[in-house]
Amino acid sequence: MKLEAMIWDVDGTLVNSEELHRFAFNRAFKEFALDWRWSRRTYRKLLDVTGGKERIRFYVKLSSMSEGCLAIPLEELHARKTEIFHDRIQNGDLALRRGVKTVLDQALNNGFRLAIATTTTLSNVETLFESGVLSSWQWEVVVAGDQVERKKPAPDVYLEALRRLNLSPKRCIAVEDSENGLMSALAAEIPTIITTNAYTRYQNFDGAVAVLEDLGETTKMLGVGHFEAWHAAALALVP
Ligand code: XBP
Ligand code: MG
Repeated sequence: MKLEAMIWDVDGTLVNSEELHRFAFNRAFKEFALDWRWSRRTYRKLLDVTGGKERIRFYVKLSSMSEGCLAIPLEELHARKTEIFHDRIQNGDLALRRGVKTVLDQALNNGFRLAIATTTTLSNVETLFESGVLSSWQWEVVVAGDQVERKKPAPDVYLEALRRLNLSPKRCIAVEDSENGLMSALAAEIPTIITTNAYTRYQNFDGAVAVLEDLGETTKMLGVGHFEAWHAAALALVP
């Protein structure tokens, strides 16, 4: 079955954005006089909880507080975090990860359809488009975490992307960075490539077609043809 579409995760995959998310969370906490500061070490653990609002809610419970003790509604705190994140993207603080541009260019030259399936908010993805980071390519489908009922590791964003693409999972390949993302894509039966980062390097990627530091090596050595080889290998593995 021919590879027809690539479905990309955003945070940690297209862009190394989690440090900027962590900065935005900490800046919002400071603005609301909360004496919270998420270190890299804490954030690595909190990233097991997908979704910024869910992550804050989990942290409140972890600190054995009740959401009621927050001086401001959690939604307002997360909304301010998102505004800070947007400002930094518009300042040009985010760029594509190594090798991503080359793979996207080659994907388009090979007629692959492009889609996004992310846990972050649609407004964050739109800001990435407005900043120019993603706008050099035709993205046919964008599914964000606030458009589906359940966030990753549930398959909802990938199932919705397949529905909008009107493609079977076996005609696609997903690109992810985290165990939650891999579980989500595999639950939708999509062959998945992992590119790790500092936050996800030691997670469990059983079931991935390939696990890479980043796409730089691929494009240098083999280009997008490698994706088709991985895709064929993955199809050979699934019943
Ligand atoms: C990563 C996430 C998001 C971001 C924070 O999404 O889990 O929650 O960490 O963004 P993905 P929000 O890797 O699926 O792109 O605060 O907007 O949730
Ligand atoms: Mg990710």
